Amino acid sequence: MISAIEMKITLQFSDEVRDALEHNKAVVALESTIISHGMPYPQNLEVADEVENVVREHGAVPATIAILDGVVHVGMSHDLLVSFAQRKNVMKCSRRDLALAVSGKLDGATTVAATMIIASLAGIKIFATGGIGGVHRNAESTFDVSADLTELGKTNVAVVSAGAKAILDLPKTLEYLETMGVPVIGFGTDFFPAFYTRSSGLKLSMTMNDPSAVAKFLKTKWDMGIDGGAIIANPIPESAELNPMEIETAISNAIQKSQEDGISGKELTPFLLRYLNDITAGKSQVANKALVLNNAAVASRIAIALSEL
Ligand code: PSU
Ligand code: MN
Repeated sequence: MISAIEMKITLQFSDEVRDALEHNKAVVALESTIISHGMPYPQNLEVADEVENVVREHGAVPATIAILDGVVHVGMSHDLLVSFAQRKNVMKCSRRDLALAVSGKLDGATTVAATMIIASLAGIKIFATGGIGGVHRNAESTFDVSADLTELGKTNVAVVSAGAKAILDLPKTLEYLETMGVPVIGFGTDFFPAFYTRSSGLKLSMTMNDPSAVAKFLKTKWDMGIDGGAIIANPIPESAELNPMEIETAISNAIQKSQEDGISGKELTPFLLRYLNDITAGKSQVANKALVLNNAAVASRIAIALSEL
């Protein structure tokens, strides 16, 4: 068990997460930016609850990570989720912002990067999300590369995601991950998934079809002292896939609008997500929910396989 003294900062564990970590049971970390900045209330709360339940149904324990009044929570009760999902002025926290949320006793939502940092402090190895941040289109002039990618290069947590949204430059994102030494494992696919659609057409160098192979790979990587995360790229279920042409048009419109409005920095990703939700009239949100639940299921199976090694 990690004590507050050893860690110098207190993590507030939920009872079920503390119990699971003490008994080496499977735990799946879940992020909170998707709750505060990814979907409106009350859909955000519904999805947060449902994702946790999918993890439990698969025999693992969910650990939603967020900061409330400066306290870092690892695992949240339903009541805390209800409160968090409705709070205004929640700060989107990536690596850069985490210490400010804690020292300033603020509310903070953790991105993929920040969730990896907290999960790693807590001793959680597997994390389920929707999509990761990446290299933005036009990054050659804006330099906008998500801190998710550098975090994946150094922190030992594996992230199950449905690839990355085509609001990003996906070929450049894969190149950057290769540079950072991050394995991208296609789960039952040879291609990098594009979030709303099952394939970006970009071929991956690794494919695995079962959770125990992934668990063995991760254990070997970390046993070899090769620090850093991995991406388990799990395509959206076929039944929930959106039309690629329709989504590409929506994305181009969203990017154009962000440029007209001069949006940059940490505001850009939430802006694009909100705009996409609006112009697809809710279709993107239905797909988003389906893929997050699917990722939570796969992450649970991998976490269980890892706990059995
Ligand atoms: N992409 C999505 N949905 C999301 C995010 C990204 O399709 O909710 C969120 C995640 O929390 C991710 C963050 O870590 O946005 C990346 O933000 P940025 O590009 O500012 O690093
Ligand atoms: Mn950015």
